[in-house]
Amino acid sequence: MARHLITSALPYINGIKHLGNMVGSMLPADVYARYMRQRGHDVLYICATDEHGTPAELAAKEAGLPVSEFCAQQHDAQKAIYDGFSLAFDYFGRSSSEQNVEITQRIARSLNENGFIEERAIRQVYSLTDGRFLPDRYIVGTCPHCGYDKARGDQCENCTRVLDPTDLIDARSAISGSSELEVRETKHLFLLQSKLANEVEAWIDAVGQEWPTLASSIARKWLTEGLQDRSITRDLDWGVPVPADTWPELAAEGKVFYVWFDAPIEYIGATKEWSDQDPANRDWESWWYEADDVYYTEFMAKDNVPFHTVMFPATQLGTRNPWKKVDYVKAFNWLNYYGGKFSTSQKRGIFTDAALELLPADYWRYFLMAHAPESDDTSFTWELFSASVNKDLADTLGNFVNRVLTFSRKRFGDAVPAGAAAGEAERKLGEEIAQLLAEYEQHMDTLQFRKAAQSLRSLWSAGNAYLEEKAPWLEIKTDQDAAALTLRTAMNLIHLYSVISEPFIPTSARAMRAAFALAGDDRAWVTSDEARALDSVPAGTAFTVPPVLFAKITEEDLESYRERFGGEGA
Ligand code: B3M
Ligand code: ZN
Repeated sequence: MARHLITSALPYINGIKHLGNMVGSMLPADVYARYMRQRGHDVLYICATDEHGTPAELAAKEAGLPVSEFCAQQHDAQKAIYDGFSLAFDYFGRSSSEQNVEITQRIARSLNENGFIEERAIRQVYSLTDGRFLPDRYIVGTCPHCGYDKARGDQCENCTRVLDPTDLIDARSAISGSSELEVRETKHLFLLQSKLANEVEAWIDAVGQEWPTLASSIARKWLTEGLQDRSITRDLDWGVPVPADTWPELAAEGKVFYVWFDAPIEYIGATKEWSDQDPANRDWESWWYEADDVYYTEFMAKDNVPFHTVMFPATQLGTRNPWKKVDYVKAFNWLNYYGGKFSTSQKRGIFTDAALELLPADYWRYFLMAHAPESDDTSFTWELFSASVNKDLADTLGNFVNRVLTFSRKRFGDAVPAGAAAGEAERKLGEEIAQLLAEYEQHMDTLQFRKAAQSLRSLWSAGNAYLEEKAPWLEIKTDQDAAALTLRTAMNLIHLYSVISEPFIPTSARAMRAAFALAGDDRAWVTSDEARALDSVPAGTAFTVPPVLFAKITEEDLESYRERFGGEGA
């Protein structure tokens, strides 16, 4: 048993996320956290809304609300959806919390004391039309690296390069669209990353070995391009204020920290929010400070990798304090919608709220993880989705559960029948299950979710194959005891499935477990001996037949989904 700290990239507050956001951060983190908890580890899964920066201000403006009100509303709206997806965070915080303000300021002071922050007068884009400076997303233009014409002032979405607003070609204001811009001088704080570059590199050399290639290659690319000093403050109304005790002049001008400075610190801030709710029993510092016994895993989409593998570690290293740094970075490629990007503005693709209105969370959770964009970008199509749901969930798993329990109840009543002692077929099945389970565990331990989903499917299929081979509906005609043995074994498989499927489909897994009148809701993992023996549910255990676990998606459903969400060619 070890302590596992798990975080997923903090969803921006500016709107409801789509399925691509979900599969690249929160969902896999939840699957992993659930698995690790079941295996008996001490797990802390932390997430939060990322509430600062220009996206928040712009979205609040569009909604016609003060930013603080907008953020409070949107936080609750997002949280409700994540509850609907059964995301079992230990805590879901807010980057605008007082805890995050306090820790962000503390970290900035330490960096300053160690000579890693410098005040510099810089030239910034000022919009005459809007009467204000235009930081980050307040400005759009053409990326100087790849030519993408909707690059934002802070990062190009297309080539993922981090930008400075003054880098953009044909720049214009995102507020008014005006290109009446001029460059004015203003003072800002700079994080002297160049001074930390060697240390960051040495650190990546040491820990980055084990990261998946996607994460380590982005981190390396970043390092070779050179770690530049970056401005970490902004002229915005909303954000973590620059502390007046250290920078009175900038504080008086109302400067706040750049959102990417305080957002990763909110992983720590949210842990303190969690801890402050029950200080007698929770200790945030034990997870973050001198926490050598903690193993820390981060989940994120590929565009977030540079911030997590280079900038946040540089920030932490520069404090000269023993902050816990990431041990493993699990990064994801993009999930596309029919090969194109999900797009909020073009209403293309599926958003998390709409998904839940349509079908239960488990359908989405299973599909998304089974097709997670791990080694490459993947595409969502309704055809692929319905094929997975119908074949894997409805036919292979759901039908097995229903068939076995219904048939047994009809022939043997409401308790697990005893029947004959296990024979050769059961021994063979037990071996196969133990073997597949070991593969499944290995994939989960190494965070390879597509492969893990595949192993899980094979485990479900093994039950079907056993059932077809033994054919209890034929056995019953000549040998009651043989049929009873088959059904008892199959019921033990159902119970095993409920335990091991929990990370992917927690609600259905619970329904499967609840079919058996066993003491408690025991999700504890199975040992290979238990898996081989298939005897956790003893004869005589009362059971009920749960309602159909997964309804099939019909051609008509498909037609209406395509129409509503825009399918191929839409
Ligand atoms: N909110 C970016 C994003 O949602 C950002 C992640 C912050 S993680 C500290 O893609
Ligand atoms: Zn670009």
